[in-house]
Amino acid sequence: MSAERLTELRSEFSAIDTDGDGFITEGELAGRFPDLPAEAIGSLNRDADSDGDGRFSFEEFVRLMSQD
Ligand SMILES: [Ca+2]
Ligand SMILES: [Ca+2]
Repeated sequence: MSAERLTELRSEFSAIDTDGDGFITEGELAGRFPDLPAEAIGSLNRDADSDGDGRFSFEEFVRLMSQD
């Protein structure tokens, strides 16, 4: 992944992480994407939350965004 892409992802991550604690919760995702159905967010979480703590770290977010 290019440095530019990583910078993009970093700013997207900060935009979603509204409380700035360095993790994206389901609620923050829902706030950012209000049209996304709850089930979609739930399955997104299960797939992408590799350490199972119920929130996304930046590393998990990058992994999520880099799979196509
Ligand atoms: Ca947060
Ligand atoms: Ca996690």
